Amino acid sequence: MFSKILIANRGEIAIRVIRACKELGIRTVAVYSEVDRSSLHVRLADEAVCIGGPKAEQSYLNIPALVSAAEITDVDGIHPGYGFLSQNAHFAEICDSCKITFIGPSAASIRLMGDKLAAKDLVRKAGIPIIPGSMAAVQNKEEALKTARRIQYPVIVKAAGGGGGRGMRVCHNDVRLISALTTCQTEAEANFGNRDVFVEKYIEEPRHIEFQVLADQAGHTLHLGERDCTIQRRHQKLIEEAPSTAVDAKLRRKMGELAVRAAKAANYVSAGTVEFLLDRDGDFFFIEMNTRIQVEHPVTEVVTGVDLIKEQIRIAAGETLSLKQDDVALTGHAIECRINAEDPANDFSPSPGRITAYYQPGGQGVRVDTHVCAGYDVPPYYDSLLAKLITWGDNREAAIRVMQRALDEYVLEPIRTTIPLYKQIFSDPTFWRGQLTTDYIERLLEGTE
Ligand code: MV4
Repeated sequence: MFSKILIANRGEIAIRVIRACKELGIRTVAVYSEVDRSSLHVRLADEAVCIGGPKAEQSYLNIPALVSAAEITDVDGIHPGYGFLSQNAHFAEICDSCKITFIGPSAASIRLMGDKLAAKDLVRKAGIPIIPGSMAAVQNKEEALKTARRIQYPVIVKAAGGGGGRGMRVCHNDVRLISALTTCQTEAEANFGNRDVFVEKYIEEPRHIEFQVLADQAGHTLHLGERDCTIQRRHQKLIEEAPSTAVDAKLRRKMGELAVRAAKAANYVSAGTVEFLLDRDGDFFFIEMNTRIQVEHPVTEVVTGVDLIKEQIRIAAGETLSLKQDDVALTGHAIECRINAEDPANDFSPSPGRITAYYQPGGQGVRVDTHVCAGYDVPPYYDSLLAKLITWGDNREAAIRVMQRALDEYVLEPIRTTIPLYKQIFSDPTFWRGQLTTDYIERLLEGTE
């Protein structure tokens, strides 16, 4: 087992990892940027090292500074959290070459799944349904048009190096496809350093269903059921729940088996997430695999009772999984709201500043993962996540009722947050019915204005 782990992250996820380490008897090293000096993760860790300026490039993305901090504090593992360097194959390789265990998948798995075309090709060969479209990067407009003629409009152009909805364009005709091709290629080159793009059939009003998987170094792989992440706005997830109202036991078994098959095909080790789109006919397709622990992992922890961060650490230490597929049972229903420092009444514009009044909900069925406290200054440099409010109950209705009362208890002032939006969502009959679509938020806000 590890004796000391450096957490290459900040905010709530740094705290989440420190907590898991403490319970495993592992010492912790926090790293922080100049603006995070008085942040809670710094206080909770056994040691802390300043790694640079406020901008992520100067600190949390600064590989030499992180590796130096790891060497100086003599850690044997680095946990990257999510975001920042968590899906950076180069960073994973540097850790390996310094004999520090990167707590995550291999650099090869990260690189493979980072190429959305390579990932599609791999899982297709393993017998997993993928969305019809081009099988390799589209080289020119003739190829794009030929693919569109085969699969029929609407189509979507995606960047091979993209993911999470970044760098995508929906097209309804030849003219739009030709122009999308060049803009996508240019953007892909600028954003991902890879100009490869591909064309796929566009699935209208899909549900975003993702499966949590765990795989150890001995080759045991299992899934922990699904999360429904359909409620999002411009590819920022806002609400996640487990289980999904769109998945029954039979579909769960089928999709879960395929998620495990996808992970095995990639020789995947660690915690990971296999993303599917579920269409209106109940057909589903692999879209990508996320090679990190995700923001929304707590809803899976609540309904399975499995501590995913501890499992990730144990796996990285070479231990075998503490459970088998048959031991995984889903109990009740969990919902997570991402409380962001954004103003939903003003196009979700960032709302940094000092939090002067803070009270967080508690009681039966409530978990709050946060780094926020009274007096905390929300810096403008990082993502806007302030807290994750997770509630649960015996069924979806019970979990929603706990969420409603928890949102009512929450005091977080004077900055703007997404709390009022959530109060609106949880009193909406469409949400209660579980009739979720990817344009849910847009429609709800249209109705308000
Ligand atoms: C799609 C799609 C429709 N058709 N691919 C968004 C997240 C990224 N992983 C893939 N995404 C999508 N890919 C095809 N062929 C629609 C989306 C999409 C979406 C998916 C799930 C939840 C919300 C979404 C919002 C916009 C677009």
